[in-house]
Amino acid sequence: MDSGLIYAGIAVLILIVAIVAVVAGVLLRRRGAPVIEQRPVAAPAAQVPAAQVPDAGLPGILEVEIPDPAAGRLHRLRSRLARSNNAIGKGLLALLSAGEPTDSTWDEVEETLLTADLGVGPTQELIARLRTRVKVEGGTTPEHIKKMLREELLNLVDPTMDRNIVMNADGRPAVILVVGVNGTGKTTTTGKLARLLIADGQTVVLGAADTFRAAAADQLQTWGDRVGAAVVRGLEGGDPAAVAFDAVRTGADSQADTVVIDTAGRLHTKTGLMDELGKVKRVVEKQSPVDEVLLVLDATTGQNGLAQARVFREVVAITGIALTKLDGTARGGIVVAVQRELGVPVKLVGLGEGPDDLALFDPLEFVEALVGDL
Ligand SMILES: Nc1nc2c(ncn2[C@@H]2O[C@H](COP(=O)(O)OP(=O)(O)O)[C@@H](O)[C@H]2O)c(=O)[nH]1
Ligand SMILES: [Mg+2]
Repeated sequence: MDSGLIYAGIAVLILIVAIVAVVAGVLLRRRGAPVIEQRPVAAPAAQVPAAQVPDAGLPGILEVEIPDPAAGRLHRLRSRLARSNNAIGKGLLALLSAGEPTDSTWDEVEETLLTADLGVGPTQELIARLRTRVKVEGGTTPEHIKKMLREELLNLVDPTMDRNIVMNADGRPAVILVVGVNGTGKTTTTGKLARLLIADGQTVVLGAADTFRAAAADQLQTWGDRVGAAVVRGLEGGDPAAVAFDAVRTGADSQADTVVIDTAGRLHTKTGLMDELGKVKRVVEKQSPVDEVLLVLDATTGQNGLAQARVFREVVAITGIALTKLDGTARGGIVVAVQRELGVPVKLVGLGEGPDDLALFDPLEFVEALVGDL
């Protein structure tokens, strides 16, 4: 074959390849590589620096969650309660159903109750009452024992205590101060409480008065953002009393129903920090009464929790207990022990890490969970 023809052929081929490459390049560029769609960034929900009125109107930008209604929460979470309290109910029933109870049976009953953190006083009281009833009423059928336990436990938990949380006051926001030692679940409970209030139709302002760590305010901000509650925060290391004060003022200016103030965890043994807490309350009171002081107690800490409670009660008058982590313990008896110790009712119980795993405490439901499904 003519070598000229071969060269001409090769040249044409190269030309075609080049043209195809150029055209393909242009087309590809025009189509564009896959682009990550830029979405408008949602502004954080009504994040306000201290002393500024929250911008409540960001409709359409924020996706605000609708929390679970407050009613029926304890019932929904009852299985967690029952799981955590099986030690009491099941243990007692097994012991008392095993025939005529002897002294050693009662010793075991006592041990079961003490292990469940019921406390010495209530334990002895309960045993005395049960012993008398077994003697007088005779019957030891499981049904009868269940009935007795239900009645006597309910008596101990005390259904007559006023467990209402002050959610709104006349002509001003209700003010709730959340206190306790580190890690008990204060911030989580503050966030969950905001959801509970919002589910109840309230408008809520949160105060991030834990100024020790910026992360603490961020944590609260996240809770607020999710349900559209304004969060008033200060500078890291700033004065917590000032933040609390500003939160209450913001609540009043924006006509919120409730202001909930999260505070820094403090060891009850550190006098300086306890004094600071007293100051936070006093400073807020210059502007508004504090309607609730909720002490957050970790149910898994047992007797140590009671020691904390005593000190906190002296510094700030506690009006209610929020007992957290009841889902992770077989020591539900602490409900009774802490109420006895402080003379203050358990108002809220935390039963998990989910955002709506906080319930208003209800003695009947609680006792039912203890003995109901045995
Ligand atoms: N299982 C369980 N965990 C909880 C409960 N309440 C709080 N927690 C967890 O306890 C830890 C400490 O909570 P946090 O609110 O930061 O404690 P704070 O230091 O008192 O503010 C977090 O991991 C929470 O998720 C509860 O009721 N059940
Ligand atoms: Mg915290």
